[in-house]
This record gives sequence, structure tokens and C-alpha cells, in this order.
Amino acid sequence: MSSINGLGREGPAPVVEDEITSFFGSAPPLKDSEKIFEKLNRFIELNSSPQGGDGGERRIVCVTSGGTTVPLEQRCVRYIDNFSSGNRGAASTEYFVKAGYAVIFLYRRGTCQPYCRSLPDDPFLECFEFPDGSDIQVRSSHSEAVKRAVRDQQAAVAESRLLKLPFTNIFEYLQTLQLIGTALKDLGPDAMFYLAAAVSDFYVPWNSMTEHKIQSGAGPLDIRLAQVPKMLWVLRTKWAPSAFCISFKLETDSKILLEKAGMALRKYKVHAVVANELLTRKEEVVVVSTDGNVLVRRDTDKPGSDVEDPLIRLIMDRHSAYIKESHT
Ligand code: PAZ
Repeated sequence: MSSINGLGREGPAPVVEDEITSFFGSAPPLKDSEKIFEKLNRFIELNSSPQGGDGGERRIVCVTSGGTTVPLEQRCVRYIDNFSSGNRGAASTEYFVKAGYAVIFLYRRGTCQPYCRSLPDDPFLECFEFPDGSDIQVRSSHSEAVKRAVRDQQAAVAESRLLKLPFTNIFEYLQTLQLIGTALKDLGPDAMFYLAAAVSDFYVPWNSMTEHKIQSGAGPLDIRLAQVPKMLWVLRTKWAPSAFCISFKLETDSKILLEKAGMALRKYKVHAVVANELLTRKEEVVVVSTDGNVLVRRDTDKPGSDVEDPLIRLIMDRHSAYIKESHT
């Protein structure tokens, strides 16, 4: 067992290089990885060259969103999942785009998407109608919300401010994050990682996973889950060491939340940890950093307000200060 860059000897979070090598080495190949890499580089080039986009350089943030699944079979029939709806990532993406950032939205397929949060809950097909045999139309009751969502999403994509990359399982998530990390490395402090996805802590290594559907006739199921290597450390030390990095910590027990967030801050040397509790995560979060803890609350006097509105403002201010500091 060895540590990456020798950092394990100095820091409190030695990362076992063998574990990471073995994770990526034994993972099934990422489908379309070359196309993803091309898309990423084109997006980064458009947003970081002064001639591209709207003529100015933009900061780029990678927002991760939704939960990773853990397959139990290679030809996956069953998997372990988690609660994450993707609301945090989708809402944060909207606020980042509004503030002028270009966003790489690394999201779990089927979870909440930017600009779709205000759409009606009705099934998709019930949002449309054929009045008197004429062309298909959005029902008038939904038309404002649908128009706004389509307009905002299309503007963000047309202006190269939003690139969406999907994942489903833990392998695809970490492989794509590695591609993004490496692609953003040259942007130095102008790049940000905002890691709101709920990433599995345990998984079944691909090479110890059964190929076919697990048979129920074999009696009680006994599965040994390995620990997912802590990629945050590699992101911070290897993939994009100068990027501004925000991680998230979720707990259900408020008594340990801030302590765990503080531990993550020190261990992975991220610039802040956003601590939240399962039941109140849409109302308030605490931003934990070496400058102290800041409670961020949704403005309850404003109907329909999000906690992500003040949160992203705070994170952007911190990012600006970090960029300034990095250039002095
Ligand atoms: O996706 P969502 O809006 O339902 O929830 C957001 C969240 C709780 C997944 C996110 O704020 C978070 O804390 N992510 C990291 C979870 C963790 O690994 O501790």
C-alpha cells in the first residue's frame, strides 16, 4: 500500500493508490468516454477562450447531482440506491448559470433537472392537448411554466453555459468525474467543483460481482461490500489540485453533523463543506470552512424561494476571494 504523491505521510487522509488503481482498473469501460472527453474539451474551450461564448472568459463549475447506484450483478437486475432527488444540484445549477458561470452538470439519469423544478407534477403527456383537431399545444394551465423552463434551458445550452453529462452507477460517476477533473486542471483556480451528489460509500467490485441475475433459490443473500476509495483526495491532489472545491456532508443525526463536516474539511482540504440534515435540507445548510461556520437559510418571507439562492451567492463570493488570493 502506498500513498499518492507521498501526501499520505503528511496529511490525515492517506489515500491508498492501489485501491484507486484497482477501482478504475476493474471497472467496466465507460461507454462513449472519447465522445464525453471531446464534448468536455469543446465546452471548456468555448468558455475559457476570450473569443468564445459571449466574448469573455467564464468561470466553470462542475455540479454533481443525484445518487449513485451500486449494481449487484454485472447484467444488472438489482442495485442499491439512495434517497437523493437531485433537487440541490439542479437548483444550484440554475443559480450558477444566472450568475454567469458555465456549468458541467454531472447528474444521475432520471433525477431532477435544471429549469424543470417549476414544471407541473402531472405526467408529461397530460401537459399537452389537441384543441379541435389542430396541432399539439401545451395546456393553458401549464403554458407559462413550460415556456419559461424551455426558454431558460435552451438559452443556457445555446450560450454554451450548460453541459449535461449523465451517470447511473458508481463506476460511471467516478470515471466521468475523473475525466472532468483532468479536463479542468488547466483552468486552475477559475474552476470549481460543487459536489452535491450522494455518492455510495460501499460497492461490489466489478470482478467479484456475479455476471447473471442472483438466484433467490440459493437462500439468504450474503454480499460483502467493499469501501469506495475516497476520490475527493485524488481530485484535490492530482486531478485538479488548484480548483476551488466544495463538498457536501449529509447526516440524519444533528448531533454529529458539524463534527463530521469539520473532519471532512480537514481530511480532504476542501475549501468548504456544506453540511445538511436529511429533513431540513431544503430549508437550511451550514457552510463549514476554516473561516468558521455560516448558517444559510431559505428566505421564508419570499414564496418559492430556495436555500440555494443565498448559498450560491456565498460560495461565489468565496470563489472570487480564492481566485484573487491565488493571483497574488
Ligand atoms: O438531491 P437532494 O436535493 O434530494 O439532496 C441533496 C443532498 C442531501 C444529497 C446534498 O445536499 C448532499 O448532502 N450531498 C452529499 C451527501 C453525502 O454524501 O453526505
